Formats: sequence, structure tokens, C-alpha cells
Amino acid sequence: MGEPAGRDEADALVRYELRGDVALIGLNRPDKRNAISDRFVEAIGAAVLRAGTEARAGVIWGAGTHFCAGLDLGEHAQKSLMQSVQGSRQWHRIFDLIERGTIPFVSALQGAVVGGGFELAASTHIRVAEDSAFFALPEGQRGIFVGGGGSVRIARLIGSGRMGDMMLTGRVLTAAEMERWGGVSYVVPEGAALDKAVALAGQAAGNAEMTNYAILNALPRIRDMSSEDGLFVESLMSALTTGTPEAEERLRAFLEKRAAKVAAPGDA
Ligand code: 1HE
Repeated sequence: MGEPAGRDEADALVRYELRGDVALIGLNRPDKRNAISDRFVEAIGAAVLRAGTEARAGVIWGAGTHFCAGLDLGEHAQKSLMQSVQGSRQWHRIFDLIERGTIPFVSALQGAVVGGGFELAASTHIRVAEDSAFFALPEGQRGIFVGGGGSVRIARLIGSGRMGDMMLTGRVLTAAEMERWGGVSYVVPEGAALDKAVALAGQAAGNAEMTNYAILNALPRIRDMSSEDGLFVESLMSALTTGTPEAEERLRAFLEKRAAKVAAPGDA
């Protein structure tokens, strides 16, 4: 996959680059297929926080031929029960910074998107998969369970029945199959995921900040509410976003014919 050049530290676990309004966060442990250790998940968290202060959207990508092989099983095998619980809780905290932070994230996926790698991708807001991407939850084969938020995020994304199928049978899905299951939004040819993800992040970066904040923080909460409560919170969020100076200017721009119209797919 086409990797970004320039400002990054090749020997760091995470590569970080700011491209305009978009922060590119690269998982950079290709010799271990980007398997996530304790130190690695901390580095991802630091990069996500940095992106939240410097960028208006972010992209998470993986160096090498695989996005991420999940939990570092070598490190995990050495853990006590309590360390294992604490490790999982730390993944939850850090992936929550992605899912319910201040800026939207797009993930660019190729090769293995496995176990914790799928959990990481599920914490991003948009998933772009290359044809080579494959998805699996081999926790059952390893004798463990998901611990990076998958039972919540992946189950809600593709349905707990399908997630259960993946975990029980070790089923491996192609990018096209995962698209049919709703787990990825875009399937692109080899080498095209990063550019597509950066373009989508750029689009999202152009939205009003408060609208993006509401998408990240109100939508998943409304999903967890009753319909009645969800509709009420929706009305409050709607009024709150409308009341910002940014919304006033954007609405005026449309009414004064200074803003782009919505174009039908395929239109220039
Ligand atoms: C690893 C890991 C890992 C690779 N932890 N070291 N995840 C899994 O069960 C997936 C396990 N990995 C694989 O099935 C394969 O490595 C891949 C399909 C991802 C890639 O295959 P391949 O042939 O390209 O690479 P490889 O030769 O298997 O691996 C290269 C090296 O990476 C090798 O180390 P080396 O020292 O022998 O070179 C592997 O041992 C190492 N490696 N994956 C540690 N995961 C928060 S809970 C989440 C729970 C889970 O994520 S469970 C799923 C775990």
C-alpha cells in the first residue's frame, strides 16, 4: 500500500504525519504484522490525542502488507489475570479516544485485519479496505476473548450473530464480504486505501467542528437510548449545532448561493 513519505520516525511504533488538516497515524511494527503490545497501544493513544489538538480529522493505517494482526500474543501469554483485565481496560480507554473524541478517524485496511486489529478499525468512523484485506476473529482458536471493545463495537457494526459466527467458526471474510456485512464502507484496489482514506478524512475535516463532535459523541449514545430519549437528545443537538456562528455562516452561504449544492453521484 502507498505509504506517506516525510515527517515520521521510522523506528517508532507509530508514525505521525500532519497533511493539511488531516493527521496520519501509521502502525509501524510491520515485522510483527503490527501486533499491538502495551507500549504500542499507549503510542497509539498519544498519537490520537496529538491529532485531536492539531488536526480536524485523522487516518489510521498500517505499515507493511497487513493492517494489524491484533493483540501481541507473546506479551499477552506472560500476563497475570489482573494484568490482562487492566490491559483490556487500557485498550478500551484508548479506542474510546478514537471513537468518541473530537475529530473523526478513517482507517485504511490491507491484509490482516484480525482480532484486536478489527477492534481498532471498528473504533474508527469509516473503514476503507483494499481488495487484499481479510477479516477474522481468531480469539476462539487462541483460547481467549475479544478485549479491545469488539463485543460492543464489532457486534453493533455487523450484528452479534455474525460476530458470533466469526468467533465460533474462525471464518475469514474478504473485503467484499465484509462490505456486504456492513463492516467496511469502501473497497478499493491494491495500494489505494490510504489515498482514499485521506480524501475521505479531508471531506470530514471540512465539516463544521460541532457537527463532527455531535456525530462522534451523540450518535453512538443515541443508539444506546430508547427511541423517545434519542429523539429528544437529537432535537437538543440539532438546536445546539444550529446556534453556532459556524452554522449561521454556512447556512447564509447556501442561501446566498455561495456554497456548493449536493451533487448527484457521477455528476461533476
Ligand atoms: C505476532 C502476531 C501476534 C504475527 N502477536 N506476534 N491474532 C492472531 O491470532 C493472528 C496471528 N497472526 C497470524 O495469523 C499471521 O501472523 C498473519 C496472518 C497476521 C500474517 O501472516 P504472515 O505469514 O504474513 O506473518 P507471520 O510469519 O505469521 O508473522 C510474522 C511475525 O509476526 C512472526 O514473528 P517472528 O518473530 O517469527 O518473525 C509472528 O510470530 C509475529 N506475529 N501476529 C505476536 N498477534 C485486546 S484483545 C484482542 C484479541 C486478539 O487480537 S486475538 C487475535 C490475535
